[in-house]
Amino acid sequence: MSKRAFITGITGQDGAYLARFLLDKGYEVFGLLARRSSSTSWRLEYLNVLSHIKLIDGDLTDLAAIIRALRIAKPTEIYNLGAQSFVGSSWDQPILTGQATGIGVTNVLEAIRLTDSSARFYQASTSEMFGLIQETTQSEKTPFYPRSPYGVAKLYGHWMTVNYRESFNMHASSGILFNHESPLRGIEFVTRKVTDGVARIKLGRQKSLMLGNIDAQRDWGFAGDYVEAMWLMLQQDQPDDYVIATGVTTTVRDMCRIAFERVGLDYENYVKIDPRYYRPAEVEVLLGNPAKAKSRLAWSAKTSLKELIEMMVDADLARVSAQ
Ligand code: NAP
Ligand code: G4F
Repeated sequence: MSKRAFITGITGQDGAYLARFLLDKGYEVFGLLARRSSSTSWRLEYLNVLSHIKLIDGDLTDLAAIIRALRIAKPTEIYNLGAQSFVGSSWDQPILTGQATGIGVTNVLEAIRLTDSSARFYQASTSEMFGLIQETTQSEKTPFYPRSPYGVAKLYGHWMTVNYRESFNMHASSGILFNHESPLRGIEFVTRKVTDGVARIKLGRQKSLMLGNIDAQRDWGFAGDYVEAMWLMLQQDQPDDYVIATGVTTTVRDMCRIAFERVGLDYENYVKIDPRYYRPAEVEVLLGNPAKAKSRLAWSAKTSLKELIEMMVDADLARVSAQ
């Protein structure tokens, strides 16, 4: 039987990389398209995926639409990547975030239970669930303490995934992924905001870059590496939860240094602090322990932060030059 995958959030960063990865493995790929008024397919075009997949209209908040989509796609593997994923916005839209990022998970789990409960399920959990960290290095056993409406919604989705695994014997796994970036990252996230800003400053289109808390630390990896870990989780005999991270943490400040150095500039001359970008409650530091993923999935991050940021700066230089 041919392998069939269904991806929610297929128009997002990870959705595009995962679709490319699964097509290369010979999967038939279906995606849930939350139709907006403007085109959301630029990432799928960038990775030459769009013409090779089938998109089915539907929203994560609409259980009937998800059931309908699963009846059409008949997937053996389901990857729930759809979410309102921007932490900053989640204080402005806490209810929408709860509905899409939290209840949306239950909608997908219920739709699977009502259509074909033998399908394998991946939930996009997050290091944001650790929030106010309870251990210096966070593993699958570290207690959670979310610090944003987004983190709270994700924690609900995480526990519902565990609950459906334990209640209904479903093959449901959660990837607790630490920050991962790429040239396809949304412009609102700090790495891409910085690499786009560097390109604009270098090309004379912008004079400075306004940021918030540049002392925050993140464990940043490359999205192209991380989608393989999602797939590996669904190839295991038993479902489980896995931390996916590099095991290295870096300040936003040092990430800026790397980005500006790529074009021969000193970040201190361009980065300015704007308190409007501070968050009501901050996650100051995240650092993952990916030992379980290494031993059980034989997975480890391949791309260093320097390689990642240089890749992103180069892509933004090409994009801004072409504008
Ligand atoms: P992203 O680029 O923001 O993509 C989110 C996707 O979800 C988009 O395709 C978006 O569609 C879709 N979506 C939003 N609301 C929806 C709704 N109500 N119904 C259906 N689809 C909806 O996020 P990403 O970086 O690829 O991340 C993928 C997943 O991993 C997300 O769940 C995120 O929370 C989680 N995660 C990400 C990271 C990270 O560092 N990237 C780390 C841990 C976990 P539109 O394009 O139409 O808006
Ligand atoms: O790039 P960020 O917006 O990512 P954040 O909040 O860590 O969330 C991302 O990673 C999570 C995994 O831990 C995902 F679940 C989530 O969906 C998303 O992909 O911010 C990173 C850090 C924060 O501490 C923020 O306060 O950068 C700091 N920062 C400083 N100045 C800024 C800015 N963040 C943004 N977006 N914009 C700024 O100007």
